[in-house]
Amino acid sequence: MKKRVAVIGAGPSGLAQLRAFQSAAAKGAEIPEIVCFEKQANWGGLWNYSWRTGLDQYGEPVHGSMYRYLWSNGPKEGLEFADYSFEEHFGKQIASYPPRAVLFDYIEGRVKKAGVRPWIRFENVVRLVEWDAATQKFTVTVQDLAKDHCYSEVFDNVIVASGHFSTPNVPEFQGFDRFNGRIVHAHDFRDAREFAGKDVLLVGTSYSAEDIGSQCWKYGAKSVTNTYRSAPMGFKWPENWEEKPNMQKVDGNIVTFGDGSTKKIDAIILCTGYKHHFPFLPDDLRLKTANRLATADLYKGVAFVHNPALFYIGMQDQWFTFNMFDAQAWWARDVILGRIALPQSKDEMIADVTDRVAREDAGADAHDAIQYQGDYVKELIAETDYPSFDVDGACEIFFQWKDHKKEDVMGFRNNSYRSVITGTMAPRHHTPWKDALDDTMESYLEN
Ligand code: FAD
Ligand code: NA7
Repeated sequence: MKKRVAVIGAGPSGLAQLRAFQSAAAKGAEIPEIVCFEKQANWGGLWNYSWRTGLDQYGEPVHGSMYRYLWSNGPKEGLEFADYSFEEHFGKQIASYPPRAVLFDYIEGRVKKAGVRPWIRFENVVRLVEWDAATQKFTVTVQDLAKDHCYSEVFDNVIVASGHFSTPNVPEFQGFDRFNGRIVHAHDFRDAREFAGKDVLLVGTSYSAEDIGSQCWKYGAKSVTNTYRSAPMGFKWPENWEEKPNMQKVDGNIVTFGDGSTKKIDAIILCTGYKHHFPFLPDDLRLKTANRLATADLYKGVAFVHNPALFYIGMQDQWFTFNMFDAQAWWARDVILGRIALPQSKDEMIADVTDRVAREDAGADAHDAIQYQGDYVKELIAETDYPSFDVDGACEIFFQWKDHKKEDVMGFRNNSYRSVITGTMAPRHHTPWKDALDDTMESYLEN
């Protein structure tokens, strides 16, 4: 009987997996039957924008963490697919920090061309995955949400591509229960205009704090304050933005910070990160890892050491995104197709993980982290037929991006970079980011 492979999630990682198998089939390989389960009604994962928050129309937790007016937070030249360039998709080179709708269109373009949509069962949420040691197969239990019907099917391999920036990490601070305003996690933030004219407090110092704060500033917040637990972001902020040591307590609308100072605040946005959360996986199959570059328990960052018939795509913290998911998906595909052999022993796989953790820990800063992840992408690509590309060139672009942010955090998106796939320089966008209030694809492509 033909092998069967289940892919959980049709976001960029799951779609990379479908494209990997389709590309092998297009070259004449015999591939397993692929079934992708996606709980949303469309593909694209986080890039499939949803206005909803909380629970969806079926009572499921809303996956989306993206918000209106979101522009790529890194240069598109760092994430470009090696087998499908921006120029191929748009028929011309485009500016370097596309808004969400533009990136969604690009992601969709490749899989439309590949013709893999029929492999996906939309509005089908995976409820449980079980391993049977006797048959060496998985049973996947799914609920078809539209039909309100549960069913189970058997698979040889399972590939988890359900993302890890969707289930919020929500700390509580003293006085939250009596705060006279809105407290929201970044996961539920949708429209910065809600905070126009307000004094907004963001908890955290990573991408969400920086970008949601910047959105609030751009769309007219009266002031932005962010708190840090470890160290301030240290950018040259606009004059109505300040960084304060961690919040100690809230009293009505007055927030007290770690340095004893206080400020009146209208709304609090918790930009405190996300949890790896797999409610559909039992203890023996569930990945438990911190959000880091060298994830726990994944051989080559992909195969689950405790059961290598199970793979995880995109579970790392991310400098590289789409092209790293591709590198992982091509590699997982080749293990499943028998083109790559896994080590014989679990100990060998664990040693690989230990080595990756040590090498990540030896890095001193963001520069080292970018290079580390770039080297990882290179390592995987070298083992498959994924088109090789100038990964070091992409690292260079990330280094420039970091410098551009240091120079001007509200202006870094006005820069452009050269594609490492096609060699073409991106045009400068027609409007500086801070003045570009229209984030539609039509407006962005007007260059
Ligand atoms: P996701 O995009 O999260 O997709 C996972 C999919 O799995 C979803 O469609 C979900 O519905 C589905 N799913 C989950 N559970 C189940 C289940 N039980 N059954 C069936 N289906 C299920 N990256 C960049 O490169 N550039 C950026 O500018 C950028 N900005 C970001 C901004 C925000 C606010 C966030 C949160 C992330 C951002 N990212 C960005 C990173 C983002 O993680 C990746 O770009 C990418 O979306 C990850 O793809 P994924 O497929 O691994 O996960
Ligand atoms: P991250 O990158 O995981 O960052 C989480 C931030 O929240 C980080 O600054 C943490 O501080 C801070 N944090 C976490 N818990 C607490 C508590 N209890 N108190 C204070 N501060 C806390 O998440 P992001 O949402 O910014 O980014 C995730 C992805 O979304 C990313 O890929 C982007 O592309 C979009 P720490 O530094 O650990 O002290």
